[in-house]
Amino acid sequence: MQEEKIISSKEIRRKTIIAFVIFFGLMLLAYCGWKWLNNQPTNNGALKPLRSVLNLNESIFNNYVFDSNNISKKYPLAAVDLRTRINGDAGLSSGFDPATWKLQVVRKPGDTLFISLDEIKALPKTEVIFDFKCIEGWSQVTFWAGVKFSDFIKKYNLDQQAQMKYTGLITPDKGYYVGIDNKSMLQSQTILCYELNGNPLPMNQGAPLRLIIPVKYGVKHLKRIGTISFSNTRPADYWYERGYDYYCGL
Ligand SMILES: Nc1nc2c(c(=O)[nH]1)N[C@H]1C(S)=C(S)[C@@H](COP(=O)(O)O)O[C@H]1N2
Ligand SMILES: [Mo]
Repeated sequence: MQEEKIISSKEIRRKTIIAFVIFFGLMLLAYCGWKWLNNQPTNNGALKPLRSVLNLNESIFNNYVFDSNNISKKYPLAAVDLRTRINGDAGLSSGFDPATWKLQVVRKPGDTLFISLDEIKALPKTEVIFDFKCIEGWSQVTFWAGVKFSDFIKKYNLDQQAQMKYTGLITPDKGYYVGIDNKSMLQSQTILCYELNGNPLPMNQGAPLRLIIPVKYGVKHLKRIGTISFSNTRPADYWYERGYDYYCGL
């Protein structure tokens, strides 16, 4: 049995005062910390200290955690929600003519490949059913098909380019653009997509060609690809410039 300990009321008072001093001290610290944080300058729309944490996360995930041999969870056809949500129309300006569209691939400055949709469709087709996740908080199991980006790279002898750190994608009107690390681009479920639910991609879903990249949040799944380029520095990114994470990995 434990022995009972008698504590004087003076001792209790002393402990109570210490507890309150610590409590208010921590409150003050939290308040000052919050004030300090909100007075920091921003970097691409995000407060600098927060941006540093996002960038640190990116380097840890990109260098040590992400493995392009890992596969995002696959779903059966029966799990697909056919009422595919339409979200975001930046870069999808009217007046676009899919009939004259060609994909542009910048091999190096001043050296651009022009590739038609038929040429892309002639490559092996890959189907992807995955849980599409948007940073706004919704997700949906959706069904897409197209050509694996890694197959596309091989077919057009772009291995050297794909060894650089990043791929940049831009809509034909330059209204929406993303930059993505090439480890994620070369993962086997990343496709240049031209079909949704077994049908040609609808215009508002990014016809004639969009990106589907299950290892990333929805923001990176650029609809209506105009130009693809490669670089070792971060390509411009629409939502990054507006304060979001650059990496956006899942
Ligand atoms: N061109 C373009 N692509 C885009 C966007 C956009 O505004 N413009 N929004 C992105 C975001 S935030 C999401 S969640 C997905 C939505 O794709 P969906 O409309 O096919 O559902 O597209 C992404 N690709
Ligand atoms: Mo999104």
